[in-house]
Amino acid sequence: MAAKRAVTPGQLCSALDKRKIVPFFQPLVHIRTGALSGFEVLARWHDPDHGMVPPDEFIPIAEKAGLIARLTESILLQAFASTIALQSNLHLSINVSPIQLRDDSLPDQIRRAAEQASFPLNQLTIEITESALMDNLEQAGSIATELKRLGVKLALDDFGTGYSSLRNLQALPFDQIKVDRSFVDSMACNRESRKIVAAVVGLGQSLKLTTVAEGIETTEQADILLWLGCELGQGWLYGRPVPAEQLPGVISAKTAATGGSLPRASASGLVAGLEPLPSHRLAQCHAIYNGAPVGLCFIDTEMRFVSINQRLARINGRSIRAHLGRRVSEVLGPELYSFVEPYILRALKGEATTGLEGRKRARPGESEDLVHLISHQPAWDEAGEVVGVSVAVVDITDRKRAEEALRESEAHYRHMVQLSPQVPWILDSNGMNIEAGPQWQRITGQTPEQTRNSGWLAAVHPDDLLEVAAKIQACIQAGDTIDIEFRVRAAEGTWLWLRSRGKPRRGPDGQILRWYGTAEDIQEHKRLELALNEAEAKIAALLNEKQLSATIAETGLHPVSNGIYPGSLDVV
Ligand code: G
Ligand code: G
Ligand code: MN
Repeated sequence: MAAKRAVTPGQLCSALDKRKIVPFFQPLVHIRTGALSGFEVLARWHDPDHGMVPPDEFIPIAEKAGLIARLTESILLQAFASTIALQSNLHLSINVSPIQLRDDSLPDQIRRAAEQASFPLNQLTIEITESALMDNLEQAGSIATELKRLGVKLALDDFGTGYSSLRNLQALPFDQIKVDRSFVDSMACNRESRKIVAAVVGLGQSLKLTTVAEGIETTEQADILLWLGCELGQGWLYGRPVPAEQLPGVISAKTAATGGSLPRASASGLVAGLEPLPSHRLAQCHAIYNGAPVGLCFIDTEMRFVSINQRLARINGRSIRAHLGRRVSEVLGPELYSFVEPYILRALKGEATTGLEGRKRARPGESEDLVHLISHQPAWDEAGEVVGVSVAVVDITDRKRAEEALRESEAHYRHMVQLSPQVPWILDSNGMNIEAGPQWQRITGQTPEQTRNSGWLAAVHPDDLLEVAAKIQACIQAGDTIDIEFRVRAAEGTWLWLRSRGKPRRGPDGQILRWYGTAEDIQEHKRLELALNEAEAKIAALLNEKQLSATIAETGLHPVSNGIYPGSLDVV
């Protein structure tokens, strides 16, 4: 292709006359929602002889030839007309050359153009590239103030490319900073660019300026920017500059349905659950920090305390100030430090630990050791790099104490039950065995499984079985106290007498929930009782026999020998 001849001021002038230089519109989008915010107006010159002349080429010529004000006016009027016709109340951003900030009539030019087209000036943003601002900041300042008075907003364009960005930012009343495309471009692969963008977005937030990222081409870039809290985005991902004829298409595509066809930052792992605005996130973090019943701190990669809340400072026995900026090793003392160090190091490698229990010896005057539950959570930045460790410390001394008390009382109870000669048992509301004390197995040899439900009846003496089963059923039905005696097969093949007594436990509306009772060994009692019964029977028999002998004697008959002789009563 033959080298193109440079355009001349004359050609530019005639192009302006013939309205050959036209506005193109590139969408500006809310990164979080994908909603259209407005358009940046970009001048385009399609010349039949020169082809597409880029603005980088004709803007400097216009500036030198004193045609820049005319160019701006022409672009403004056409852009206003095109957007007013659409009756959308979208924002327009227009570029002005820094040299125009030496022209005191600029505010008036803009006001007249807007009036002519009935375009509301509070929907207009003027973008000023920072490269050439500094030579007359004072004059630029008064022009900027006048523009603001008209309701126009100001954006500092290509932020970061000039050599005194911060001074410009301070000198002029900007509403917006546009992060230069070059940083956004290398952000995904270059840590430094990412950090610069993060810092610029943070700067914008702290100065309450809207931050706009230029040149967004991928969803990955959009994701990072969303994470960083950048509000507006512009770039090929959202749309290339289009001529006025295509505006209705872009606007309706965007307004159709929710979010429209413009891509929005995806909720990839990077931004999962990060719908709230960064300012909300920050406010929430502060609230958590101050209000949580948990000790919290943040440790950077150099193992220094970056932040700490009051509760953790108190746990550590030092003021917040005594922590900040200091190394963990310095603040905690050698013993505690050597305990936590491996977990901090592990977290810095990306590995979280939770549930670490630390015991802190009682200080003089404190009654007991403190027990803490500690977690170390790696904190990742927008590109998945660990930037520090978030530590949370919960005081679980009370819980530990309660746990110990419970354990002790359980042991106590277990001993009581196991060592007691009585066999505790539990039946459900239908009379089915749920549990029996360990003594049951010791006596009968039945395992807990064999004992369950009606299984225990297998150990009952066949002669007692029917009566036992019937009595229990009767009590269960009537809700009466159980009190039964029966024999069970003891492990050594003998029969052992038990007395079993139990009562129902009732629920709030009177229904029976469970039966609780104990069975006790009444073997000795039974033996004595049987012996007594037998003895009584014999005495009775003997008495009867004596009476009989007396009667016989009276009647002269001989006594009948049945092996029992008078005076042998003690032979039982
Ligand atoms: O999109 P594009 O390649 O056209 O932009 C190139 C440069 O030209 C950008 O820095 C942009 O700010 C600038 N530019 C585009 N249109 C205008 C305009 O109407 N006036 C001025 N002063 N600069 C413009
Ligand atoms: O300097 P200023 O920001 O005003 O100019 C915007 C420039 O950026 C224009 O040249 C425009 O065409 C260009 N541009 C807009 N979006 C993208 C993008 O996603 N990628 C690239 N490479 N350029 C873009
Ligand atoms: Mn611009």
